[in-house]
Amino acid sequence: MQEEKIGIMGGTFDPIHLAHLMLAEQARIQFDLNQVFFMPSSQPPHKDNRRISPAQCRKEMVLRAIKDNPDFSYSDLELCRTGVTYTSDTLEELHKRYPNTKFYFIMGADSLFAVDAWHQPEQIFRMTTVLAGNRLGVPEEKLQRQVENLKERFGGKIYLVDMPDVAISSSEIRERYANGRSIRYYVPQEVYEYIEECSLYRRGISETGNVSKTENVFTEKEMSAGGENVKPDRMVIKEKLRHKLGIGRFEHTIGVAYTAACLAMRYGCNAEDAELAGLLHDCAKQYDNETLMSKCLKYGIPVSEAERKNPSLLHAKLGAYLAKRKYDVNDTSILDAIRYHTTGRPAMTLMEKIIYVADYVEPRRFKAPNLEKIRRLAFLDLDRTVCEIMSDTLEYLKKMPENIDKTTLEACVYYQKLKKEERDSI
Ligand code: DGI
Ligand code: FE
Ligand code: FE
Repeated sequence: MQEEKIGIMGGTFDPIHLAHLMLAEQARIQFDLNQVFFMPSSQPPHKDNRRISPAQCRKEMVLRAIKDNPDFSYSDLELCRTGVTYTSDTLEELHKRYPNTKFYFIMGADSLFAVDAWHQPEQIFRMTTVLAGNRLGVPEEKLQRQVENLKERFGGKIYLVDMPDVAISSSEIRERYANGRSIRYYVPQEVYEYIEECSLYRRGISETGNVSKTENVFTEKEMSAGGENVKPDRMVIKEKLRHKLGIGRFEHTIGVAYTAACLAMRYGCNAEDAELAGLLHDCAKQYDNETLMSKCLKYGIPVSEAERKNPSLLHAKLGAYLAKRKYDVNDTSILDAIRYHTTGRPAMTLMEKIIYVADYVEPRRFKAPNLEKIRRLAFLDLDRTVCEIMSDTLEYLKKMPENIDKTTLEACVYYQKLKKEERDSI
């Protein structure tokens, strides 16, 4: 069987840019590689205290950048691992997975000068052939000398990739963007659109000061920033919602998010999770009735009798579905809080009650009766607050009893009974 040749392009990719792509493509052609794997690394530890963009964002940018090239693939191997990992471990894992394959590590020339920061460089040279691109500011002879020096020290195989000297770095892109300067054509159009959509590098959202120039993938990694268990970034979601929801709905959403975080602090629930649930609770609210219906049918979400008559109720169920699928929320307590935020349900969890109450009392609300009283009560007795809100909602829905959802009714009965039992026991 013919040996496969695979190039590994590691990096933080915050963001991925044209010089990365050019280097990968030139390495592939000049060294006859079958594939190049783009493998974003997780947050490097302590040294660089810049806030690196969330793993999902960096992954999304890489996916968008390489999607048109059949010879480029995305690899989750680094991002998905948990605990402290080393590049040499990753390479070992790759060797196990692809036994008949020769690996080439592709990097910018600047990384060759940072060998001392690599973890176990001898292992890396033993397991791979290193392909280095040239980078502006590194004179040819200096580069050659370093290559010779490394060959001698580690017995490594190192080759230079011939490519134009494109002076683009991710740190420069972030800096430019933060200062309002154009980064168009520094990155592929789809990556540019994603940065715009998520406002990734706006000042105040992602700090850009104090950035080290070398994007070195060969350092010890704390994998806490990568992998499946990462919570979605609330600031990124907030920016997405700013564009998706109307201004009034967006303001309401922010009110619910912060009110929910405050209630969580008061009642001993995770405030970050409550904020996330608050942010996403109405994420399907912008759709009209027809769209809500058709999306629920399309995604196989069951529709109740009352929801058929009144499809706007579906924004809660569809919201939970989108939170999972489109916003990568995996936490069931958050998803259920979104699912039941309109109707409530019997025996709600703490998170469900917090979102249900926050939705009703957030500062921009003004229409409901007894708001002042309910707002005060919210921070004193959560169950009684749920009960009061349910009674008031049921009172309001009395005019159209056929539109009352079964779950709303069951929830109301449950909490009124709870309240009565409490009164009786005094
Ligand atoms: O999405 P929001 O406007 O922020 O708030 P929400 O999701 O709690 O929706 C509020 C409306 O939903 C409010 O006018 C009461 C109504 N509602 C709650 N339960 C039912 C219901 N409407 C009908 N038709 N049936 C119900 O069971
Ligand atoms: Fe809602
Ligand atoms: Fe709401």
